[in-house]
Amino acid sequence: MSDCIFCRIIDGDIPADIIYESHSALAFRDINPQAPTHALIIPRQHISTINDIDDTHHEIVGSLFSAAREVAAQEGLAEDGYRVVMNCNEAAGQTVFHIHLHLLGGRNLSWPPG
Ligand code: DGP
Repeated sequence: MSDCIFCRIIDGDIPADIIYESHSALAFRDINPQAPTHALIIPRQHISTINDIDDTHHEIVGSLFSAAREVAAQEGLAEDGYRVVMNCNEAAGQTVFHIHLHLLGGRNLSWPPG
């Protein structure tokens, strides 16, 4: 989708600090990091929100978690721990409507989130 920021990053039209790539997913550093490591993990296929995930997307969505595992290992976070979260729609704070896992780590994270 040409009006989607994350599709434009996938297409190389907008620069990003890409730290992981697979045939179905991409991870890059968040432009406004909330932790020492804050990566966004996105599917190459445009899916707007969790509400739009259907049975044909299971492999793609699973690949986002495989990417999270790889990024966490790369960043040295696997042992200490990290958080993976996906916001859905406005009340949860979703601002980019192309699904993405936030991977946060490198500091102690409080719970519950705000
Ligand atoms: P969310 O609020 O859950 O939709 O998260 C969107 C995140 O995307 C937010 O933390 C900021 C980040 N972001 C928005 N635009 C860009 C961009 O152009 N580049 C990068 N690297 N991150 C972006």
